[in-house]
Amino acid sequence: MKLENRVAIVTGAAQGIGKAIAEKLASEGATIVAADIQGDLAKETADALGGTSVQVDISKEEDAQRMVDETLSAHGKVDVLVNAAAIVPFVPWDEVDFAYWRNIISVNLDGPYLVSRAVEKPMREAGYGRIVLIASNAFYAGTPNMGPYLAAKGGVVGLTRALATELGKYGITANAVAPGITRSPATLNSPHKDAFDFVQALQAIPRHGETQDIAPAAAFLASEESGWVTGQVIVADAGHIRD
Ligand code: 4PL
Repeated sequence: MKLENRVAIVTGAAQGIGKAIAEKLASEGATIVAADIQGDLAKETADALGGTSVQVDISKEEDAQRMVDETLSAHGKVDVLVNAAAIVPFVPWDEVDFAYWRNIISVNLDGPYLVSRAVEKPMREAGYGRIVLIASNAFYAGTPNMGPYLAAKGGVVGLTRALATELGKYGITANAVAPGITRSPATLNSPHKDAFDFVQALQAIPRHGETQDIAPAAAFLASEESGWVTGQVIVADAGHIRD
């Protein structure tokens, strides 16, 4: 139980990798604030785990702030932020226009920035914090049909390093998990579902990835014992990308 007495906000907790991370952190003893733009599903996650929920659009500065304010009102502190909320697009490059680009960058890069900024103040005051962002191995692989997503996830790696550098002196670490292709609503209800067998052939471990395969890396980075690790990316993808 490496998260006993810890309060953890998990964005994207309605479904997929975010939900699996919320479940894993709860199993390690954390009190969960399940956050998602799909507020009803976030509440279902929270109810199952004995936590609280908040409806939030992470690309809105006021929403990100309200999420943290409500966490402090309900639980008195915030030890951990895991940002799993993201759009997982499959759009051919020739169909990407600037409005679409902006939307993906807004949710997948502005979002992690805004939620990290919102938790920074209470974490600094406490002299303790664990920020865990979700990148993607698609950034390293250059996966097709995800142009703005690749740019945003590369930005998440840069943001992770910036947060680690700027906040280390306050007892706050910042790290990222970069999943490979994972069975979730986002991939299974999109053309990504047809890529699993191709990607499996590139993996060291020959099976399809599940959300539960990603959660333990996030739990480690969310825990106190990871305190000497900061600014890093753990690639959790069955060995798909090897540099
Ligand atoms: C390799 O992050 O990393 C599909 C969909 N394939 O979202 C991803 C790979 C997808 C990925 C991703």
